[in-house]
Amino acid sequence: MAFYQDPPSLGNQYDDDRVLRSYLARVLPREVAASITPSLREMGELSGGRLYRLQLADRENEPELTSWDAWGKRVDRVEVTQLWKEAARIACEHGVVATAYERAHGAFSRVHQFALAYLFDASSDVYTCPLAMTDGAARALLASDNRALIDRAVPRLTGRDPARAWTSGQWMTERTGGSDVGRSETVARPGPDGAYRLYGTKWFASAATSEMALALARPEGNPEGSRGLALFYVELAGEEGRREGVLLNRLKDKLGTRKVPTAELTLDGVLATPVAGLTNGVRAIAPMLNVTRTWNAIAAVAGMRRGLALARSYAQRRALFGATLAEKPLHMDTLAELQAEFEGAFHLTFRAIELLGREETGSLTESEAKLLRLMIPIAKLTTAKQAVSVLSEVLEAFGGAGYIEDTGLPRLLRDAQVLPIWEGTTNVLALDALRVILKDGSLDILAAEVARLLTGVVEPKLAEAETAASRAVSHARAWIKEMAATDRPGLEAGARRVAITLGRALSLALLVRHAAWAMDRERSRAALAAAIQFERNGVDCIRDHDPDTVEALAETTRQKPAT
Ligand code: MFK
Repeated sequence: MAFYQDPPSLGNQYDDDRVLRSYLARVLPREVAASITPSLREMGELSGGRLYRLQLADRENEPELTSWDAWGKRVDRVEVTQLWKEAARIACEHGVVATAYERAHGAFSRVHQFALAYLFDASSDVYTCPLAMTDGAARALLASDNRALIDRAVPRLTGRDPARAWTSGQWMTERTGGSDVGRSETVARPGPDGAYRLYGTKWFASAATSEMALALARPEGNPEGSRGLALFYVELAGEEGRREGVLLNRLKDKLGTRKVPTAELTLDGVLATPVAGLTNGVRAIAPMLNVTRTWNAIAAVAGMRRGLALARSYAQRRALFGATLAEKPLHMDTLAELQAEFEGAFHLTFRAIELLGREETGSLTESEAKLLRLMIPIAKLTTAKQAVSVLSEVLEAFGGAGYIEDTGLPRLLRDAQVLPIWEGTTNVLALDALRVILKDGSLDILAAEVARLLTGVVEPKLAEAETAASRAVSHARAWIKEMAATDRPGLEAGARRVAITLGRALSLALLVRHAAWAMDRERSRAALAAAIQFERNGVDCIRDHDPDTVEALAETTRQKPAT
């Protein structure tokens, strides 16, 4: 008999997820948990079942742009994939955005919503990209207090009726780049009727099928830089689907997120409404950035969880050298390292989500607000990097099969690789975190949060993890203080290592706190093992700055190519 390998399989992604279920049992009041469990179980069933099968079947399809109709009329129609059509309906009906705005459970509704998003994401072919922007746009509009726009758009962005629902785009990035958005070239010109029209190019307009977008543009005559930009609302839901004044030049040919119809747009006089005055557009869009960065973190966590679920299933079915992979110490050691990274990322992200929910319901203290401001960039950059390295290892855990497209596995890594890039690269967010730390003392608050999490943990097996978490934070504080006083370029050069150290220290403290609870209440040692393993994976990444070495290598970087 010839040998054929059983493929990996998935069960109900809620029931199978110890980490999610244990976390929810800790943070949610009993009645909230009882009320939301059916919705999570249903989403877990879809995600491990019908949606996952559709995803595999739909693997080769990609969105298609039709620019012209048969008679030469410009139509710019984007046909999305079958899975995306199904995902749009499911996301809407299951309230993957709406749950956060209905607030059936107050601040916990954010936890409920992001738990749904987490379960949905890995089988959605990154449909969570338009959902993230939709959520972010709703949040930015609500923060703007622009009643007319709120009344017009928010019910559609946050509703559950697929026939009426809108998604939103986020139009910031231009050919000048996605980081320094103050260099944006798009101009907003008022017409004789006072209405604004936008002229320029948007270079990475994700999810080109959205019915509206929030766009940055410079009102004519405004000064250069980001303060001269304003935030505009652009409505695209015309009768024929195409909006006058927007040309969809082409879809991007990307490494991953191949199902997301990311477009290059020319704005040629599209009507636009100022959201919050005619300056300070970055400030006005910031609430959106904080929400989309949180989605980025949840997508990183969901990607790792999916990769590990498949790798575990495979390890139980794949036999070699006389035993299954699940019985091989080295393979299990490798997966244990990855599992700990996933669990650390999970708790870091959901802690930020708890605070987001409390912010939106007005129950956040001033110092918690500062903690949240710092945590979002840190969680985004830490989890994104973890996702890339974990999913690279996950592919390796399948041997050659991990490299073969029709297993559906390579997509996991390709879709992870965008996570450290979009919504602010690792370095841009590390600098953002550093700016916040130097401005408002939020590092002291983060240190207090770590100390609070570790207080009262008496399990001796967690002692090393506790020490590592608090030592890493102390090291970061001392290092920043010294470098801020003596070596500003060195401080900037070390910003990424500091941000990742803080992300890992906070993750570890959260793991320790959860492990202590899980041992006490669930008699489970799994969370304890995750905390111990995470500490072994390493927490403190800060190195002393060595300007001579850095400068010597920089010389090589600056070297002109030989002619
Ligand atoms: C599954 C998940 C999927 C997600 C899909 C999304 C796909 C979307 C594709 C894209 O569009 S990717 C585009 C990604 N680009 C970015 O995320 C921008 C990255 N760059 C930054 O974040 C820069 O730090 C920033 C543009 C904000 C810097 O610009 P500036 O001009 O130097 O702004 P500045 O002076 O730092 O901030 C201006 C104001 O905004 C300040 O407030 P004030 O005016 O009151 O002083 C800041 O405090 C405020 N601000 C900036 N960032 C903030 C913020 N406030 C709150 N939260 C923040 N994060």
